[in-house]
Amino acid sequence: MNIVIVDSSRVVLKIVAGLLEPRGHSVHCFTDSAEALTFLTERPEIRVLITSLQVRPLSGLELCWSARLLADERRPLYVITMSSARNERTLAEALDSGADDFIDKPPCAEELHARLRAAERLTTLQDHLIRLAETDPLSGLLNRRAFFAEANQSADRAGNHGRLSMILADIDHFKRINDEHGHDIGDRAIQAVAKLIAEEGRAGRLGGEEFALALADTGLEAAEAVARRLCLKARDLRIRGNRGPVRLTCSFGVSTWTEGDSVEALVKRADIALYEAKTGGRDRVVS
Ligand code: GH3
Ligand code: MG
Ligand code: MG
Ligand code: MG
Repeated sequence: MNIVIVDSSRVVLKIVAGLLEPRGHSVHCFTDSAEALTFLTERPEIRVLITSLQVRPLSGLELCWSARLLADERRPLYVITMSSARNERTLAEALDSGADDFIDKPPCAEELHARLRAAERLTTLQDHLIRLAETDPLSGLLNRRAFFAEANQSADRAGNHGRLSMILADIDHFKRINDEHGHDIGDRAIQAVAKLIAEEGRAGRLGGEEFALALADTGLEAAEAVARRLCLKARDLRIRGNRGPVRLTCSFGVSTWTEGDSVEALVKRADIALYEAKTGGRDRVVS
């Protein structure tokens, strides 16, 4: 597992890291709790935080609390506090501040390993549940809720200066594919289009045969080029049908971030463009 350890003493850090590294854990040590928090924020692969209660500039309890907020953002993070002065009050305070567990300082090796096994069971389960909750089972893309959550994070990063573009895609006359070839072939068509779109970036399935692609650091022209490429690739798809290969086309709407924009507004503009692509004859890109 990826583990962050925070303690004011380099000796303690060395002792704890010395217990963990031989067991194959990847360990990152900090004497400064604010630096540790920045590192945790930037590195979502960290699964366990082991922090002493007596650290600075953030106290151990403050660090626990901040780590808990990170963990609430769709991210498994197991927090273990460490103190040489274990008593009921510090234990209760640590747990109330968001810690999952508590160990003595310096920790006993057997106990530490057992507690980390518990941490691994829990974070593995959380990972699994988060993935299930975010994934559309048919296409393997992000589901609608997860797509909007991620797009909002990209938008926060884009701020007013960065660039972010949105592509909406919808399979043309999909009802006909279902009617003529059956629902299973329709499902196969959804999967084939999803795979094409996923090759271009973080994609979501917003509904039946409608997809969205958020392109970070991408302006309008580059996004239009991506949509045109997808439009051509969709034409070339051959879906395995019961009576030979089934062909399809898709329509695309493209929009780009402007100052003060919201993700909802960005998607709305792409949706209006998509509607124009449909009424304009389908199998095309409009922005
Ligand atoms: P347009 O070109 O205007 O987009 O026409 P369309 O027929 O593609 O559009 P419409 O949105 O009217 O039809 C979408 C159809 O998609 C209706 C619904 O039965 C079907 N559908 C929705 N979800 C699924 C799914 O998971 N699998 C399959 N096979 N069909 C689905
Ligand atoms: Mg429709
Ligand atoms: Mg359609
Ligand atoms: Mg549709």
